[in-house]
Amino acid sequence: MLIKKKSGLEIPSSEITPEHLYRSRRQFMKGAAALGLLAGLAACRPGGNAPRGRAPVADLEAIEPGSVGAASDELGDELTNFWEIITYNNFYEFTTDKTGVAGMSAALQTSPWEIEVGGLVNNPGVYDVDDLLRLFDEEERIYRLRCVEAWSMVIPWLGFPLSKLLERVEPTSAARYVRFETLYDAAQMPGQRRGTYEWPYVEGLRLDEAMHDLTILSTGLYGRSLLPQNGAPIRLVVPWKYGFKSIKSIVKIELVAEQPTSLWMAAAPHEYGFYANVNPSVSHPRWSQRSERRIGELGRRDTLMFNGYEEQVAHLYADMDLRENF
Ligand SMILES: Nc1nc2c(c(=O)[nH]1)N[C@H]1C(S)=C(S)[C@@H](COP(=O)(O)O)O[C@H]1N2
Ligand SMILES: [Mo]
Repeated sequence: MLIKKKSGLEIPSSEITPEHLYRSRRQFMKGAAALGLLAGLAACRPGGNAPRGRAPVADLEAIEPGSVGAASDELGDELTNFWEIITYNNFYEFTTDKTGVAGMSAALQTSPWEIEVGGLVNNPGVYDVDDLLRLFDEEERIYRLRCVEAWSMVIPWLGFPLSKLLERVEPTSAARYVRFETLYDAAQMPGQRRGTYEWPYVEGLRLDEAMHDLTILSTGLYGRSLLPQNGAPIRLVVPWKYGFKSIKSIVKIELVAEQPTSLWMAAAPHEYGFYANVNPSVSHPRWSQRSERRIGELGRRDTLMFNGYEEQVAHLYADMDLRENF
């Protein structure tokens, strides 16, 4: 992976955004318009009982990606274009329609935003996201994101290692897992009014997974702050696991002794396990995980063990049967 410290050199994004990003964005807009993909966004009305929030396409169009340190990941895979990252999303608190999330989540109130960090720790605390950004330097991390549904992207995140926050709160010797919770606010998140899932969204990591340097709390992407559809103002990113582990819009982090039950484990225990490591040789009960569709590419590519991060993380699972611990 590419780990780059932020330079501190702030150049207006318009001056340094590589030309291919502008080009790919225009292509995307044309393609999306042709497919009617953005129709829902363009048609949305503010407030009331309108099914979509505010985010007329004109507003989204005004967003330019900021500065990015490289055009590809460490494997040479090109970054997915900004537009696809902010208009093709899974965020079931709003809708299960991937292209509808951006519009429906646009009004989410993301500031101020507090995260409670507690449980089995010596120094529990409540942190505002702005406090976290003062405490920890943001770094750019270019990671592949592999959804369990077999599509993938390459995303230039901004964030800081989760380990820095955990070290600060000092887990006690009884802490073995970390449990994360998304905001529960059905007034703002219409998907939570449906009883299909057990809200709030919950995820978990083993403590050593949480402490791994690849595991970050992300506050931005493409050099700018996260938009609601990507989990603003702060979300987890664990690049060697299926995308659903990377829980969005976090309000609570708790150190616990027992393995947490995630929303997906509760919903379909035979389909989604606790570990959810990307593994091409273990199929989902309803589809193969051998290959994936990289958003923006034609055709499919092979899925890599641990999403290409095997060298960095395989040791965490050395004594485990990865078929049983799926
Ligand atoms: N709270 C919450 N977090 C979530 C989800 C969700 O529905 N709710 N979807 C997950 C899934 S399935 C994926 S693939 C990623 C997608 O992240 P992105 O939309 O930023 O690409 O977010 C994950 N985090
Ligand atoms: Mo996903």
